Amino acid sequence: MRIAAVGLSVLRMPLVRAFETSFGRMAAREFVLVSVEDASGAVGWGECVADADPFYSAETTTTAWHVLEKYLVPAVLGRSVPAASDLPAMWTRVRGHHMAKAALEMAAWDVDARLRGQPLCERLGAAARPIASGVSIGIEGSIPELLDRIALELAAGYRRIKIKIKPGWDRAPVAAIRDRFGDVPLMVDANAAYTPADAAGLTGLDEFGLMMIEQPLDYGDLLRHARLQAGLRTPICLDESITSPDVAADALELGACRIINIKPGRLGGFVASMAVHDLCRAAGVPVWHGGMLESGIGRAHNLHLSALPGFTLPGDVAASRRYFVPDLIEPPIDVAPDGTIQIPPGPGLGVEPVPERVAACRMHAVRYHA
Ligand code: OSB
Ligand code: MG
Repeated sequence: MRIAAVGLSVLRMPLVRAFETSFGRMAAREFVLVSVEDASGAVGWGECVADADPFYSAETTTTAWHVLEKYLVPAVLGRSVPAASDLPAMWTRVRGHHMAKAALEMAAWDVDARLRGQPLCERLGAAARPIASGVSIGIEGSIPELLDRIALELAAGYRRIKIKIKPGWDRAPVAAIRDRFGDVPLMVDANAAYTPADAAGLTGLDEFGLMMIEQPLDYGDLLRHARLQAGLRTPICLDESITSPDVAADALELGACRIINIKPGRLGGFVASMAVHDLCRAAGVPVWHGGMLESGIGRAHNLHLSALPGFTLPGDVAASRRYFVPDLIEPPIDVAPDGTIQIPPGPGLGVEPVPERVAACRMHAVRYHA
């Protein structure tokens, strides 16, 4: 492909429901939408998962825009590349900024697959299959409200429930869920809200048979996660800590986790995500696909990547309507009554952004051409 033009826009979309985690409350998503145009006119899309605020990651919409505009787009514009997997080598001088890199690389993967007339998952080496989907439920105002929310999600078909926890909102909601919903597949995500001194409280969660505890400690705390895991029956899953294939390899060698959450934005794209997938698969460590409250563009990318065989646990890849009404894309992503989601068929992502919907939430836009 020859990268003839790249478009960048900032979109702001209100969420259907505000989402609260240990790091804050989000009522809308602000993100950079990237388009990559091949010389033939074929267009691919990518969604940057950096948010307006640096609360989950250091990157923000503004830093992503800056790095894309000043470094990443100039590195690829007008260049011919055999495959999307060649892009990361073109910006090795740029440190960090994984979410900005991932958005551009993933847009290139979409064009690459469209040019070959292949669904993106096949381009990644995986056959389409139904993707098991779970839901991530934010911190709610009260336990009864949380239980009502879970009842709705189970009725919608979702088969795995993840709740957000923080000190003071952990044991009681988990006990209440076990009480009301029995042994429903359940996991918790702390988004780094605990310290090693809280370890006793986390060990207390062992009696509830959770699938995993996601990211209990701080981002850089591999060693402390390993110590915590040694005293915990429940598997630890790392999300925020896993920023590269090397860090993933270190985490496994140290015993810092028994499960890994893959998010292409956090890892810097599909090339790095596939490397983490492959090393986990070789080590017999299950992976699952995380979510960042993406619009349908990022959601479709996540589904295609989830077709790889190492994704053996349900992902945070739920239906469009849980997040945005309407979603940016047609057709929307829907969940089946058995809690699975079909990968959109057709070339590339298999979904298209609807121009009027993009225009309605666009705050600014630029197009660069070679
Ligand atoms: O930690 O997995 C996380 C959303 C934003 C930032 C971080 C996380 C999340 C979620 C939501 O848990 C997952 C989703 O439904 O997209
Ligand atoms: Mg998480």
